[in-house]
Parts: sequence; structure tokens; C-alpha cells
Amino acid sequence: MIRGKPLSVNPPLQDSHSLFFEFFGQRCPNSVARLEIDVSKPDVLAVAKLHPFYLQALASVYTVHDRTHITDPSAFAALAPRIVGVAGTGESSVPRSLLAQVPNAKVVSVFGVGYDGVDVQAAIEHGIPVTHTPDVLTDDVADLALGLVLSVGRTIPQADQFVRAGQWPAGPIALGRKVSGARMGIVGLGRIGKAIARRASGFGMSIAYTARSEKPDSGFEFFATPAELAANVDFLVVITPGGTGTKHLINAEVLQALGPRGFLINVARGSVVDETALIAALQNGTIAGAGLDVFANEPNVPEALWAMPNVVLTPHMASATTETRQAMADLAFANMQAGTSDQPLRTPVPECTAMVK
Ligand code: NAP
Ligand code: 8YV
Repeated sequence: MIRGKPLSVNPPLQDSHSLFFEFFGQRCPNSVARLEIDVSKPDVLAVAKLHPFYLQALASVYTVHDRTHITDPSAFAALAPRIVGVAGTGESSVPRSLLAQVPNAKVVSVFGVGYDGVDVQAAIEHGIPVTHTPDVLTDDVADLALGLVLSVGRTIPQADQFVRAGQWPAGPIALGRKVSGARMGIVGLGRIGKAIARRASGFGMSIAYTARSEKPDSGFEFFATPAELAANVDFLVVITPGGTGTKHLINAEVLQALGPRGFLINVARGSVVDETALIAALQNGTIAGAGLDVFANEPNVPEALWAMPNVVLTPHMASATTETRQAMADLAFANMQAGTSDQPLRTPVPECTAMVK
């Protein structure tokens, strides 16, 4: 961690990044004055509000232009040729039009494993490899998936509210749903899907899955479609990438197949679930309930979901622990440094491995 060193962030970090100063104990009366552009540092563009761990690391080496392409397009047009790297999050949008504006960028470093907002084909065409942060967050995301399974099945958040609202003396609370021994279906048996399966096995759950390809070595039952899988499980956990290939993979037909005793858990991307169909299915009892960490239009969550007693909502926080966010920042920063200094990238996305020396 760099302490007491001028940090280069443009525009200077004030309101939206106050957490940054508070977190690192660097709040001081003249903090803004200390955050000036350092012409000796290479320039990178942050396309989203970055986590302080990542921003801190970047600002120790680079001048970070914080969303200048959005806040001041004409200033960005002037500085764009100097941009050597683009930093984003798993939710960030890096379209073809932006990549075309940064001819000297050498890397797009995503703080997250998902990169569905990055136009990877355009990046390849512009010779800009894309990196992400796989593996380091797998445990946390799997933990939260199981947390949501337990939360919806055993109504833990609702029970907490029940006690806090003084309802216990007039109880008892309604019965929950047994999780141990239940049937889990996983949509996407990749790094995180497998970690979810390992945890669910510990609860004596049977595991079935769907993915683009069957995994005979997994020992789990394979179903070719999400609807077939849904018809055979109690908890359907979605953990695929987002993007066009998975848009509305979970639709009204899948929810119908999951049925009135089935629960949907989504820790993937909001785009994977047809949110309108989900709300209807929850309202009319087509499914029993849902645990949702991701939404179609974050950070906006449809108000229809707020009041539903059979739904548990979390704010896209599956990887949000101090330990994991530090590991993600370290890896994203290492990728940025490697990319901008022509060193081998640590974790390019699969589509870009062929570009890497
Ligand atoms: P991964 O190892 O690449 O696994 C992705 C899995 O999804 C693979 O099994 C893949 O199938 C499957 N898949 C892809 N397209 C599919 C389709 N059309 N139909 C069915 N299955 C499909 O990725 P990961 O590391 O596990 O991460 C998965 C995703 O989790 C990320 O991309 C991100 O969107 C999400 N995520 C969310 C959070 C959060 O905070 N909520 C945090 C981290 C990650 P094949 O194996 O057959 O190719
Ligand atoms: C993060 C994610 O919330 O890794 C991903 O794909 O969605 C999450 O880990 C995100 O990247 C940080 O903004």
C-alpha cells in the first residue's frame, strides 16, 4: 500500500470517492490539492467507479482519468491518444466506439471475472487484449450462492425481521423449507458452478447441471436445457456469464418447469433471467421464491420485488469481502502493469490468449 504519496486521479477524488480517503485513513483538509495530474505518470482511463483497492494501486503508478469519457468528452478526446490502459469492473461497458478512441491502449484490465460489457471482438481487432480476475473470487461467489439458498429456504432474513419487529411473542414463524438433502440444479458448471456443487454436496444435496457441454468427469447428472434441469430440482442456481449468449436463458418456460416448490438463485448476471417473467412467476406462485444478487438494470431493483416475502435481495455483492476484493485488485493491477509494460499478462480472457506473447 502506498501511503503519503501523491495520488494521480483526474478529476480529483472528492464526493464520490470519499470512501477512498476514509478507507485508507488519508482524509486531510488539503487532500484535493494533493491530487494533481502527474505528467510523469502514464495515463489510464477508469470506465467505472473503481473499488478503492484497485484505484489506490493504479493511482500509485498511473494518472487515472476517472470516467472522463462520460463527464467531459471533449477533454477526453484530447487526452485519449495518451491512454495506455483501460480499467473497469465486471459491470463495465467498454464498447467498440470507446476502443476506437484509444489507439495507444495496450490492455483492458477488468476487476471481475465477468466481462460481458466489454466488446472483446472489437478489442481484438484493435490489438488490445482484455484481462479479468478469475479464480480469486470463486469461493466468495459460491459462498454467497449457498447463503442465498439457505436464506430463501430457511427464511433467515425474514426471521430476523420477525424478531426485530417484536412478532416472536405472537409467533410462531412460518415453517421453512429443508435444504439438506434437497435437489440442486446448477446452470453453468464452470469454476464457480463447481465450487457451488462442492458446497451443496456438503449439505447432502444431489447435484445436476446444464452447461454448453456435458462434463462426464463431474459425476453429476447433465440436462441439455435449463428447462429440463429446472423440472428435476428444488433449487436452481444460475452462474453463467452474461451477454448475448445467455440473455434470458431463464425464461417463463424454465420458471414454469421449476414449479411452485422450486426456488431460483441468480448470482450470474441480471441479463440471464427474464426479470419480467420472474416477477410474474413470483407474484402468481409459479415458483416458490428467489434469491437474487444481480438484476437487469443495476443498481435499480424493480419495486415489485421489494415487498415480496418470498424473495431475498442482495446488491451484487457475491465477491464483496475485504480479502477477495484485495486479491481482485492485486490481480487486476498486475494485469494492467503487465499490459502497459509489454510483459506477459497474468489472466487474459480466453478469447485473447492467442494475442498474448
Ligand atoms: P466459467 O468458469 O467460465 O464458467 C461459466 C459456465 O457457464 C461454464 O460452465 C459454461 O459452460 C457455462 N455457460 C456459458 N454459456 C452458457 C449457456 N449459453 N448455457 C449454459 N451454460 C453456459 O466462469 P465462472 O468463473 O464460473 O464465472 C461465471 C460468471 O459468474 C461470470 O461470468 C459472472 O457473470 C458471474 N459472476 C457474478 C458475480 C457476482 O458478484 N454476482 C461474481 C463473479 C462472477 P461450458 O463449461 O460448457 O463452456
Ligand atoms: C464484482 C462480478 O461485483 O466478477 C464479476 O464478474 O460481477 C463481481 O465480482 C464486480 O466485478 C466488481 O464491480
